[in-house]
Amino acid sequence: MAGGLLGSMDSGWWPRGSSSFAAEVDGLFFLIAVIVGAWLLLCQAALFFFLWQASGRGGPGRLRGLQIETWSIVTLAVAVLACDLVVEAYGHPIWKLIVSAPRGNALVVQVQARQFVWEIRHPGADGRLATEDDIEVQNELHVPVGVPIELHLRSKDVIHSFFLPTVRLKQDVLPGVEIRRWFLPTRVGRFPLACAELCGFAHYRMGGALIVHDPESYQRWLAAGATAIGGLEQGVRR
Ligand SMILES: [Cu+2]
Repeated sequence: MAGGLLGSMDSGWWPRGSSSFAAEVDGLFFLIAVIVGAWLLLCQAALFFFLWQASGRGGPGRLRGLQIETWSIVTLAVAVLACDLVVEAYGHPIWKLIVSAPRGNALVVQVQARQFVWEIRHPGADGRLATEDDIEVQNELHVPVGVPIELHLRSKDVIHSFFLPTVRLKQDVLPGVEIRRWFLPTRVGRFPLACAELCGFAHYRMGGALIVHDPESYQRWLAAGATAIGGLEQGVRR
């Protein structure tokens, strides 16, 4: 429900989700915000209560001789632990889902980060990577809607972080390791792609786009390669 509530929002602060697991991630975010918010209110209430008492307006000398009782510390510690466990119990299946292998036949796309560009190699019409018809584009990830996408993430130089806000996917990209993540795009459109790790002086330039096509436009994109389609002028085919 919470995920649905946040999922229905669409603003710069909270862009609407565009993947199969976005609602779950939103639900977890909402749960953490509620728990942390409740603790914030509780702590502030305690702070103002003690200030009021210490000021003497709550009765003179009420704080004199006040001792911290063991039971209050233990109760607080147990309450904090219980909140942690609730977040863990709610979040663990979502984490497992995101780091698991994709379900069904996924389209594999290779994403290579380097200062300060995303080099994205898409499979061509044959649907397979590392063949003649691969399409390599800078800073644009093109996918068909409703098809699971498996990303093979690498870095040529430093640590970057591959971030698709509407997909609710953020993954550090490390030199020397290939990390695999997946998502299922559920909405057609153009969505932001960013580097979420300060990776050098031109880090700000590592922005791009996730372009989710409907089946016909995806076929057109495949047929034309990256450069020929209107609106994709940033695309560079190699
Ligand atoms: Cu970067």
